[in-house]
Amino acid sequence: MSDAESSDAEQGVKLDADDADGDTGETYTGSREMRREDAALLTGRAEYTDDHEPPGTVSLAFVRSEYGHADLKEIDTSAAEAIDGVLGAYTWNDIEASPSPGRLPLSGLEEDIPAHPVLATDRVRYHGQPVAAVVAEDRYRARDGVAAVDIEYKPLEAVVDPQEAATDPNAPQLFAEAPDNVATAAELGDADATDEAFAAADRTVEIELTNNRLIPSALEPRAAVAEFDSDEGFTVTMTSQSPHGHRRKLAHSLGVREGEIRVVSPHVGGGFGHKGHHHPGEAMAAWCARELERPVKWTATRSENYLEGAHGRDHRTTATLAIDDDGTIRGLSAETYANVGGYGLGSGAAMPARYGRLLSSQYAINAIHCETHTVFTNTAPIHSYRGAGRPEAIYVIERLVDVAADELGMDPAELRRRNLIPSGAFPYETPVGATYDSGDYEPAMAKALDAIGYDDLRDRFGTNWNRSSEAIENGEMDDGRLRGVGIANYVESTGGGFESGLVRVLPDGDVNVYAGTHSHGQGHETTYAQLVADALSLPLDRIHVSEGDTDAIPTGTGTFGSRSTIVGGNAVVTSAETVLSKARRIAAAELEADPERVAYDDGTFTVSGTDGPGAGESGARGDETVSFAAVAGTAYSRGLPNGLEPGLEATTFYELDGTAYTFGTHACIVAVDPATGDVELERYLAVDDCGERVNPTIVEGQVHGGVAQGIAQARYEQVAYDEDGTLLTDAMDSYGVPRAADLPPIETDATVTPSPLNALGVKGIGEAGTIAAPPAVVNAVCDALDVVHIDMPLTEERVWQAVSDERGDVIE
Ligand code: MCN
Repeated sequence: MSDAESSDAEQGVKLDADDADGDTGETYTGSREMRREDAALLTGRAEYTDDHEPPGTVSLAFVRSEYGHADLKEIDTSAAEAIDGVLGAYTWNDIEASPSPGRLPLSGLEEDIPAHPVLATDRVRYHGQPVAAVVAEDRYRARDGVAAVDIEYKPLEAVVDPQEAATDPNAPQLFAEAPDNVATAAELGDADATDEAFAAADRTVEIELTNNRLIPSALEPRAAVAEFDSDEGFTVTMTSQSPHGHRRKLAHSLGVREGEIRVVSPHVGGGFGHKGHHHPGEAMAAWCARELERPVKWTATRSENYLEGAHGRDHRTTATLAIDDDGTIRGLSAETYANVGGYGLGSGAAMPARYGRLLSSQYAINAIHCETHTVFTNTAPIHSYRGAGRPEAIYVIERLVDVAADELGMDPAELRRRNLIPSGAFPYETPVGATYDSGDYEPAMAKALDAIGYDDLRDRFGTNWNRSSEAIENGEMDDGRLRGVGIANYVESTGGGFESGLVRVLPDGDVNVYAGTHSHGQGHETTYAQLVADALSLPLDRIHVSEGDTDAIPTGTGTFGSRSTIVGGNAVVTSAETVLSKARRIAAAELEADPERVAYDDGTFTVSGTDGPGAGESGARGDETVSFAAVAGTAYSRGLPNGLEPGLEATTFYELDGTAYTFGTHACIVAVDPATGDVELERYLAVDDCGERVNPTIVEGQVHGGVAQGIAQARYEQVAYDEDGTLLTDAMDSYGVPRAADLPPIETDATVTPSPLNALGVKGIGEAGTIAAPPAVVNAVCDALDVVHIDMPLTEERVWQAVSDERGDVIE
């Protein structure tokens, strides 16, 4: 810990002007408060969905498709129903006969494309799709019931690769309503302008790459406990990142009104995007609870989570950069086939739009054209996974820039620097429809390069843009390994949609804060408390934050897209300000003074021009201060002055006018063993700029987590389906989730460029690491090996193959 860090590590103490990071003023905002939520989490006191066990709870389990693509000829549930303790075994026929539509809501797709049914209708479209549901007194008999369901399938030819599905005329057609299996097609940017830029440029460089398919591996698998009462409706306790979103989607699937559903999301052990989406399991739990009038619990096994929980990424892209010999980038064109899996899961199909919008990254590129095709395949549905379109875009441009630098014989850092959007150009509009609110890219990049010792590394390792074999030899250190350095610049769009924040002051002056977001590892309980404590000038321990209950706050959006701080944070702060303004009017009446003359600080209202009781002339009565707590008490007493209504609370629905763009530069050093293909990350360094930081420690934690997942994508993780659509990586022993020992120490630093779009000056940070790390790592390994490109993940085998092949080859 640095000196600055240790001095502000004292908890519950406001940050002093000299404490840290150049912040001024006494605020909790900006201080390194320890996360309040951790005591319960670390001591095992935190309650998760699976811990919820209302009396009479029964267990739900699914029969899942063994095939990637097959017709369902017959389903026989009689043997399952005969098992002692089995309460029901259901198929699509039962759903169809019920009042529920039984499909997940569809958005971003053509309305005539069938939406995902909660149980398969007459055809299964991915391995693991739920076909039948069995409810029993306990989970063991539910499993016995699952094993007893007899299904006759007629296997069909499958397709798992999105490009093949869209372009091979012989590929099976999955929906009659989606010719060539294309779910959506979108174009961004100006094709003619891009053609002109290409014609004028000195040269073009092209790359074909795959953004590997990933599975979110939250520690807690998805789970739901659904209760039904004919008077009260449904209460669904579930692993949700977006309780209000799930209330709406459950209402859709069940065919009931939103008011009939309460969603409660207790502690959630990570989400990374997939717990924001609506899946069959949770909807079926609610359906069964109504059917049986018993509380129904479903907790996914790890394999079920892998089979059916929304996967991420899976793009095939061909991208070309038009560039002049002096390194000026003139244009970029990209064509991408993005997998959406067997069914489009809501906005999963819209993800490529977010992808295309970020292709300009930090660079002033005058002409960009991007075509995306989202494509149905016989694989699990794809939706947003931490980063959600942003890592895919930044990977394309950051790889292209390195390839171009290599081709031009130019330092890749210098090539980047030459094309950065200048700091005076903000707000900056890109040719693909993004308007960057603020940015100052050069200092962040310089900080990262300085910290990693870039110039020195280039001297030591040689350069790969014109590196001779002797230079490569020079790059070998004493241990015979090849060293390389990789950098990646990025932007991250943050803050979409509205968010609600309710601040309720209790009669004793304690403050309850509710938000429509949902923390599942991000630390909102701490950071929202910091913000509200400052807005109300109260001690931190008077502020209590809750999220996750749709009955506590009328509506909200949820936590995804690194939006909570910027929209949720501003919502709770705006509510706190409204509350304070009312409190001031009550205080003014108490003090018999004009509200304009009532000052407030540190929990005390004072008539301005006085220093406290009895001092000076104020036109007020003798007692010239009143505490916030006393005002809170008055707010709930009879006969408030000046026609004020009783109570002291406010709700704000906050929406940002625009999008805030976080940015930064990550850099890393790798050592590659040419004999084995083993890659060691010797250093990894992140410089991120998310505007003002509410809690730098939490921000760094977010960067650490994101970088870990980004490195995992670059080096280890790859979802594999065989050609029949069978998921081969259906457990952690076959899917390469890294362990702590597989990751390097992650060094962090920051620059601070406030967003002008919101009063707090904040931007989001939750996904930055997943965006920057993959290109930083791949760039470093390609630098070490002097190859043009290796597709992720950089397994030992692929790297070894690249070493063995002629250097400069593209590895398929
Ligand atoms: N923060 C801050 N100052 C800023 C920005 C953020 O102090 N300028 C703090 C926030 O107050 C918050 C945290 O950093 O405590 C993250 O804030 P933000 O960037 O607003 O992101 P969200 O809270 O909206 O979180 C969403 C983001 C996403 S999209 C995924 S996916 C994700 C993630 O955060 N999944 C996570 N981080 C995760 N962390 C954990 N542990 N588990 C997950 O599943």
